[in-house]
Amino acid sequence: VEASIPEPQRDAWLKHSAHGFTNKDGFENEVVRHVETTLARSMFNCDESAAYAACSLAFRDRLILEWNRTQQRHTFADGKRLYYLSLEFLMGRALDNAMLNIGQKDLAKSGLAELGFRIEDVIEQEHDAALGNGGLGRLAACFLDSLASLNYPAWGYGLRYRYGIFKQEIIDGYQVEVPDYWLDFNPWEFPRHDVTVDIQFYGNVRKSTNEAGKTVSNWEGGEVVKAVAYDVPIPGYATPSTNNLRLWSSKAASGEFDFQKFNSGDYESSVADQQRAETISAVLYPNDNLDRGKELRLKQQYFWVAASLYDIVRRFKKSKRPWKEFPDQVAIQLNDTHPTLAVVELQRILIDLEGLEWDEAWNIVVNTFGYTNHTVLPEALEKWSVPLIQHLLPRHLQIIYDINLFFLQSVERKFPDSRDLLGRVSIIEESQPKMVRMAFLAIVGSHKVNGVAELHSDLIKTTIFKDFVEIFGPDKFTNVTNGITPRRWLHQANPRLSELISSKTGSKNFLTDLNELNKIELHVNDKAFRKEWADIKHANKVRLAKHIKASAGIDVDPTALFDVQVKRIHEYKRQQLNIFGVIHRYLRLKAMSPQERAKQQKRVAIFGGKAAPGYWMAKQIIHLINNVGSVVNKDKDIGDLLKVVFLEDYNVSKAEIIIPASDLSEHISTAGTEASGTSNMKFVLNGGLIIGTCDGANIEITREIGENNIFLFGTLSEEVEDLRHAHTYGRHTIDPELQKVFAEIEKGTFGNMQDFAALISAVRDHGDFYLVSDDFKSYLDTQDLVDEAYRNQEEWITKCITSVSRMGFFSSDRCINEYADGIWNIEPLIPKGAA
Ligand code: GFP
Ligand code: GFP
Repeated sequence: VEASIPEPQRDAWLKHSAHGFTNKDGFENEVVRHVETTLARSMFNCDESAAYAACSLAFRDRLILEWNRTQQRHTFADGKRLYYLSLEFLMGRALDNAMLNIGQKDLAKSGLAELGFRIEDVIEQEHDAALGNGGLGRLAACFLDSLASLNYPAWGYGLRYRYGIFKQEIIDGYQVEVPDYWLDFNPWEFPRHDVTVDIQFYGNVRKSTNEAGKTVSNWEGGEVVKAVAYDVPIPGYATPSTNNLRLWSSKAASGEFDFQKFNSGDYESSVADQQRAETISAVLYPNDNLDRGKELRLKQQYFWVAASLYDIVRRFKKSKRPWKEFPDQVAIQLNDTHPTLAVVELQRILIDLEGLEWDEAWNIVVNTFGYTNHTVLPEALEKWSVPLIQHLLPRHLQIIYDINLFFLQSVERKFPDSRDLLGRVSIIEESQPKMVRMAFLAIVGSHKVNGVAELHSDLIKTTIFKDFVEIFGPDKFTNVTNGITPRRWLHQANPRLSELISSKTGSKNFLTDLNELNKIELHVNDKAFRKEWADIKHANKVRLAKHIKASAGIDVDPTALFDVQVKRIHEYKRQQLNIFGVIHRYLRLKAMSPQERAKQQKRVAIFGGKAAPGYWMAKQIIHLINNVGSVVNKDKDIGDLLKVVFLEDYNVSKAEIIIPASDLSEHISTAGTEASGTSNMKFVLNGGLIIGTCDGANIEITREIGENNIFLFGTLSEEVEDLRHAHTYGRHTIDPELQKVFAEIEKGTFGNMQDFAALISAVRDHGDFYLVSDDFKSYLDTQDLVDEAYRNQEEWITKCITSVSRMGFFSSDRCINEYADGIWNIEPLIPKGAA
């Protein structure tokens, strides 16, 4: 029930309405008040973490007031909203972002200084919100920033994991996983103990006849778990619009304990029930792009989807509109197949609970959903076993079968003579046990399906989803090339570069219209500009060098070429190609005379990224990188010519230090495997160049910045299949330079060779699925070209400035506008005061 204050009393409310601080004095006032009251401390025991807490609370108070106004505005406008369903939101830190988006960082800086704190130290206190694995989760976070900045009425829905992605420690060269308990103190969330949803699992389905004589399905019995909402305000940049990210946390339905059990002396099982319920939102599953089909993961998915849909449907029903208008009010985007059960859940709500006819309901469902695919790797496409769904969600399984039946009937009508086709596109895979193919269900249940870069969107149409293009026609499939938010990935991570750019573009408008960057190309020959550009890069490298020293204990020379590869560790992303290349470089340097050596380009090879705990090969790659580092870094012959660094626990806040400091970054996936990549965009936007394959968004980056400004190499995606085929039939000769690398590893130069035997044999003996040997020569040759190019610093800087000036296309604002127009059909609601 909405409890509104009656008209006559509203004046009193308006008189006392909170406003949040508006100037420095007000800010300091709020900080001190929070220290003294909320935190119960004083100036005699206020450390940096308390200052962080109080400062965050002061900003949070401001945000929540805007949040309230924004939600109020959206409700009154009564227009269409977008709901972005993502199992991952890799948000990183919130304070710096909030200060910058609201435009109050300078004020906070001087306010904090007056109270005795350096803003940088205060910002450093914050724990990353690491509710994601990598690119997919970070994309969702960039999207939230753009949606709010562009004033779209939109919510994110996700899970409030008690433990985010594990913390990575490197011990003796090995990855060790440590739990990431990030919720000790989190000022950025608002628990909504009044917004809860009961979620049902297990039980059975009973058919009955209602008063109208219609057969209805009743899902009964089983277990009930409570979903509690936690709201995270998402501030737009240079606009008061503040959107919501609603994260669900699981609790026992009976509250703290089951009192009946408790009172009857069964303490243990009442506590056990509570723990069982809380387990659902306890951990984020690490992703190795291999579908492992764990029951708890399916429970997470349904829990989150059911709570979110309940909330969305409740909000829609407040408007008292007829059901057929649901798709005019609601767009739901499925970020990957993880939320695909939403399709089934909405159909269930409409037919079982709201009494709609199947066809009418299904029409609503399809017009509501859109589905984004992020991978073509077949082993990563989710499938759930039929018996598992039957057990956990018996009614949903029936609905899935019905969806499939009606779908296959329609296919049969269209293609009467294609028995094979029916088997290929069936949502149910006839295996042992039978499996539900979630991607197929998502396609059938959505009106649009998109890939995340041009090549990827073409590939899904010609490979994994080919039959569906035949069935639904090509218009259902579309491309929306990924993007990144320039607020976090330029303005926040690289403040000096942002400042320099605005001095040349004449304003900060490029932060909301990234195409404005092209204005800096006019200044590419301006000496002072170029000098400042180079100084900024150097300062960023010095900052990273300090971080490397502090975290890995390695001294690196900031004048060396910083060559970076940071991303999840995966064979398809080919960190093994990189480290084999580093070994090759090391051997080549060792073989040179000191005079010859002195002429070589200094390099620091920097790696970072997590391996999924169950992904053994990826862990071997980390181990090899660390072992190579421990040999190379102390080799007196080599000195600063080559250093190898593995940065522990790569995350968003570390990326903000690493990316602005790179000269060269590596995006070297086997062609056709990396759907898009988004860090490639971040690196170029920060004035670094790329070495990469013709894969994912590298292709579009090349198109935008020009092929003279990128170092491309390797097999093309259309050649991959033939090469793999040849390997399988024994036509595979290992590159001779790579053989030397293998021989060195096998000599034990980098520790026990047994540890790396599998990495070598994957290439040499097991078909080299990722084409490491095929691409090795072209990779090495291209790295030599990089050295040569870097030696000519003037040319290099020209390439960097030119590239940055042409990066406008890769803003997530462009990307969100494309979704809004082409898939969601939503309009911005621009408030007073938006820039
Ligand atoms: C949302 C917000 C509420 C706000 C209303 C109306 O509620 O705080 O009062 O919008 O603006 F959460 P629901 O749309 O979720 O009901
Ligand atoms: C996945 C894909 C990437 C893509 C992102 C976002 O990221 O190519 O850029 O999703 O669409 F693999 P990872 O989580 O695998 O890094």
